[in-house]
Amino acid sequence: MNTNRLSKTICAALNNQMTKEAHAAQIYLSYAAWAAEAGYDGIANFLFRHANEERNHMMKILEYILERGAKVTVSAIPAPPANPKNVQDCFEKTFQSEVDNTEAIYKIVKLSFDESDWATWNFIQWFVKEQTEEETMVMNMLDKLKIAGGANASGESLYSLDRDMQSMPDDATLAQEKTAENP
Ligand code: OFO
Repeated sequence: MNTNRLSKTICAALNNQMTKEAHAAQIYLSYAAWAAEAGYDGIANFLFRHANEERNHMMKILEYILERGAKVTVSAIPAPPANPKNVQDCFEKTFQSEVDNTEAIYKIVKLSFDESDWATWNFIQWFVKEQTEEETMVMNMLDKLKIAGGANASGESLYSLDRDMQSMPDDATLAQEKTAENP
């Protein structure tokens, strides 16, 4: 009896997304190591935590594929890009990587919609929200950095930013969670 509940196309897309999440983890990991070497311990800590988050995302997808009776294929993870030039470059590249990941998630939303695979459609909504949070979080960081002087930020402002990032929450609060009382 065939108990596989995923189509070939959806299964391939989800397996591919697993590799993308692992790749995102490697990007955060390599940027974190770069930041630590450069003495930005707060930024490094933040990026290390996010490397773990991306790995958890990969595991979430792996569990879902198994739950649906389909086949998991673990593939090679592409190498992360070269180290950033400075903190501004680090966050710009991080933002771009999140946007690329969002695009890939949207493709799975579309595929599941086209196939009326409502289980996958429902599952992938968690990632849609997560990507919105992560894009917002990096945008907020870019905003803070802009105030600090962007690529020309002084050592002093980078020092304060780095210290703040040590204790920065891992998730941004989204518009849908805000109210007039708590804007
Ligand atoms: Fe960038 O969070 Fe995974 O999907």
